[in-house]
Amino acid sequence: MHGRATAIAHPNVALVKYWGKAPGPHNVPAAPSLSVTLDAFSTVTTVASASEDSFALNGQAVADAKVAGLLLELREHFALPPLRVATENDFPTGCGLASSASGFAALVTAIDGCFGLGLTMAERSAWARRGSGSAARSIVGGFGVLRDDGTDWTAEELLPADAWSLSIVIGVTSTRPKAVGSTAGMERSRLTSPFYAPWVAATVADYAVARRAVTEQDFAALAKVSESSCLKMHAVALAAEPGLLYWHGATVDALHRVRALRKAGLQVFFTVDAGPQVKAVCAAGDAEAVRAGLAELPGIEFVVVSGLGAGAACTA
Ligand code: 2P0
Repeated sequence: MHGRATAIAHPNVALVKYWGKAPGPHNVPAAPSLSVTLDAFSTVTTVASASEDSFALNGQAVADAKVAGLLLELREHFALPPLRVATENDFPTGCGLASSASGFAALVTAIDGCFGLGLTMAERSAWARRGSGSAARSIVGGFGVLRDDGTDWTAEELLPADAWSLSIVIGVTSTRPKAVGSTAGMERSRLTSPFYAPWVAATVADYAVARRAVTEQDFAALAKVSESSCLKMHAVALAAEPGLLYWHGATVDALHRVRALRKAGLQVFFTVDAGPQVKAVCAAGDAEAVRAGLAELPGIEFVVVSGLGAGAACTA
């Protein structure tokens, strides 16, 4: 009857960060966020009816509490049979490259396709969010926002991937899994950081500024608000108890390098998520110079240059 379905999704990088949830279930963010979806990395997930639930990541059976939890919630809503879920990531998992974002976006999209649920984009986004907050944004391509749409927190595509010729240059400093995951880091920040309340208030304001900068394709304005949101997020995390320090020495070196490149005339700015990697957003024409500028730093393991990617979609 239902057979199987395969979906592809890409990670996204937040420029106005999601870092904190409203208390309660379903990953309801404390403030809106804005992101760009990448085309360089992909998650491909195949879902099929089976006699019992199973989940394999890159060919290895794994017990993942977040995946199991989302499958349980979906099953309460839709009469789904047991599922065999097989996911392949073509990039490192769990080290600040947003594998949970692409992972849950692909999973929900594949389930929607497999069982003909007929979910709208907003509904897929809300379900992906329940798996991982940032996954809501990987349902859409190009520039996306995650905000309260009046009914629920869902993503909206602000600009399609081909509307603005930008690149994201990712300087990877370490592929080791991070010590404190995002969920725990956010919760610790909410409960213990003295900067948490001002952070949430500032994010609401930053979101409005960034949204305008994207729709007007105003690079300088987007650079300013994005670096500020990134630095404020890490300030909140650093001030938690115990403090969350996601950066390595090479991360800091790369931030200085991005600012030096901008001073030298390139259109480029940085952002850093809950991990040690540096993501430099730049004019596509400056991507090669930014790549070279990061690659020559001693602590950079490798550099990936990405364009803007599409939203999650079924492929088969
Ligand atoms: C973001 N991050 O906006 C922020 C910035 C990391 C730093 O969303 O607890 O894996 O599953 O909702 O989505 C990473 O956190 O956290 C994240 P949960 P998620 O991209």
